Amino acid sequence: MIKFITSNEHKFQEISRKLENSGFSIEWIKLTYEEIQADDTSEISADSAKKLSTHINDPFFLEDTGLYIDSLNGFPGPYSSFVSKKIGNPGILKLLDGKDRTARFITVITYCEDKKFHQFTGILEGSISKETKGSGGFGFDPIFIPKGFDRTLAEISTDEKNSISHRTLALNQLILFLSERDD
Ligand code: ITT
Repeated sequence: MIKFITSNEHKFQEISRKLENSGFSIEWIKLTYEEIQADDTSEISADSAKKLSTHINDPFFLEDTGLYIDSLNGFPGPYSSFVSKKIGNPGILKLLDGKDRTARFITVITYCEDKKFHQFTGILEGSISKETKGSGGFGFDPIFIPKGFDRTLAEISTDEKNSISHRTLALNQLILFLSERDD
């Protein structure tokens, strides 16, 4: 049984579906934890995992995702959660008025077992839409159009999102790691 630590139910649903389909059981630890401020998501994630590992003995992982917009020099990136709460998707659309809309989601998973840490990264390239569209997904999904698509992540099904997403790409590497280790 692997523990997944997150306060975000949407993340848990996307991740548990994929992990359980791959034969791993997962337990949701619904916890909000303090994060350090840094420009590098891998550093933030590793620091959180180290702190949590002093309380949790079983194998666990956590996952940090950020939206990186090129014309804003990668903003909001590691500040995505704060920005989402403070200005939301309409605020981001306003910031991008007249600017290039190229963006990407980056997910970093930090997995901890026996006080050892392993990181896996997934990236989804795309662009920010001109307006919010769709009612599926969560967070920035209604304003993010994956490369090669003409709809936002909130306009496609969860299965379709899961087949291409930043989260799935990182998770596939974790699954590969766990499978090879179990051989
Ligand atoms: P935990 O840290 O407790 O796991 P969180 O919601 O704070 O949950 P993040 O810091 O990783 O998670 O997320 C940063 C922001 O990015 C947050 O506002 C999310 O809603 C948003 N986000 C994360 N994954 C996303 C996805 O797949 N699609 C759209 N928005 C996403």
